[in-house]
Amino acid sequence: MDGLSNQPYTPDLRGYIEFLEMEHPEEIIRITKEVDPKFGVTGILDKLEKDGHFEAVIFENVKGSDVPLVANMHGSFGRLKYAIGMEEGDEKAFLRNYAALEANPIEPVKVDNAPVQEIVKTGDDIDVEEFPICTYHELDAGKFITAGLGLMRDPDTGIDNIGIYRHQVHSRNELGVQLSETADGNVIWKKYEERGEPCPIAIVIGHHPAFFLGSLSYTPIDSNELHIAGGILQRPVPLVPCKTIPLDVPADAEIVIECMIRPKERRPEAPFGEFPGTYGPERMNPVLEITAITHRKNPMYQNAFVGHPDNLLLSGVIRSTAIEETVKIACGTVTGVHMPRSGRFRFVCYIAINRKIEGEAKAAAMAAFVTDPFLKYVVVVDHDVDITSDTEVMHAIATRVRADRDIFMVPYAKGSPLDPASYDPEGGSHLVTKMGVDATRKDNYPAEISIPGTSDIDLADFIDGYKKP
Ligand SMILES: Cc1cc2nc3c(=O)[nH]c(=O)nc-3n(C[C@H](O)[C@H](O)[C@H](O)COP(=O)(O)O)c2cc1C
Ligand SMILES: [Mn+2]
Repeated sequence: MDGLSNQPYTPDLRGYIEFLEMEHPEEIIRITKEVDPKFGVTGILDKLEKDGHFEAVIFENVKGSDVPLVANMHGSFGRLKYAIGMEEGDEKAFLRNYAALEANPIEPVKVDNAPVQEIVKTGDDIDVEEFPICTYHELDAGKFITAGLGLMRDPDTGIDNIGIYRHQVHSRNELGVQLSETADGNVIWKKYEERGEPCPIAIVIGHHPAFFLGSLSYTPIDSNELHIAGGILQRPVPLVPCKTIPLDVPADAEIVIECMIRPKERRPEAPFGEFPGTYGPERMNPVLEITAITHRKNPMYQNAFVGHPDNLLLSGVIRSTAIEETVKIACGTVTGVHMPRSGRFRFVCYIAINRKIEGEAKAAAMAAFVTDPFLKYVVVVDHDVDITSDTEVMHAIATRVRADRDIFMVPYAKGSPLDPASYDPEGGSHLVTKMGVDATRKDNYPAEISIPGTSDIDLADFIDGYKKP
């Protein structure tokens, strides 16, 4: 790696923006003209995406708010790479470096002086609508906070947990939340709910992309994502106690919304355009009461474009590091794991193995399913297949699979409640069918065609001026 993440800029959102402006100005677009938060912001992002543009976009003038909006920060792989201190290298190199940083968590430090608490608002001063919160897709139920890093503490272990969970704005001091069955956050909230107690949750808004990557790392419930975020940032996260709830939050965030999830209360939340590219259904979801809003003097509000690369890349590509670790335990001949874009970086996983014995491929596929509940299709191929190529994997499926023997299914298994192919997508069921495919060459696979001597031929000897394409 090229050194510490983003040095010498501050390890926060504004430091990363400064880094991009100084060293990669082509990665940022600033829009000064007034834009409507309802479909105006997302219309521009959608149009840019359709034109093949994936820059981070700073909307300086969103109608109805004095706060600038930072959008699409995680929409390109390049910016994720720069965030961990890499200037060169492909996705494989990124994942190798990322896995090494993830394996070396750094403990946070407690601080007294917090930029994120320069302004503190409680009681009647609370109005979440002061921020440029957007309405994204046509049938969305309202305004949604989409890049809030929800920090909760496990009441049994005292370990902090972070994930992004969307929040519909119900009123100036009430939010909804979708805590999917695929998230640790769902397990933690239910622990409070079962005790009949309110669940404290701090919604952290605006941070360095390395902090996002660490927060969304796919790790066990008893690993602390604040420590992992420190590892990915390559320095400790400074933490400050919240003003109204018993949690500690990153002192260098832009905004923190301190909340309590009210026990037993439910309210309709969504529809909302979700990551599979379809609407997540209305569900009776929990209600959060905002107890304080704290922010910097001149805060920046950050969102995420759900259902688009900004969302898909961020918590998608890094999941393969965890899958590779567990698949390796089940099958020692694994040579690679890849989450293809075609599966929205979530639903599909390709695994390459250097198969030695019958049954290994199925063991590898089962291990992947056990590791990641989002997975629905796991395809295991031989190590000479390029798993970053959908075409090569399809070729293996087309020529090496006997469906009755080489495909297995696990019906009614835990998956994403936003999956459009779940058993009850309108009701938000999290039950799906999983399919594992052994697409390795079997022992009686016929010899593959080849021509002796091809590699010894120099085409320039036969064709004047020949150049390899
Ligand atoms: C932009 C974005 C939006 C997301 N929205 C949600 C959501 O609304 N609900 C949810 O459960 N997960 C959502 N996720 C996925 C979780 O944040 C992710 O799975 C995370 O690792 C969960 O952390 P946890 O298992 O520690 O709770 C979102 C991810 C991204 C990148
Ligand atoms: Mn977690």
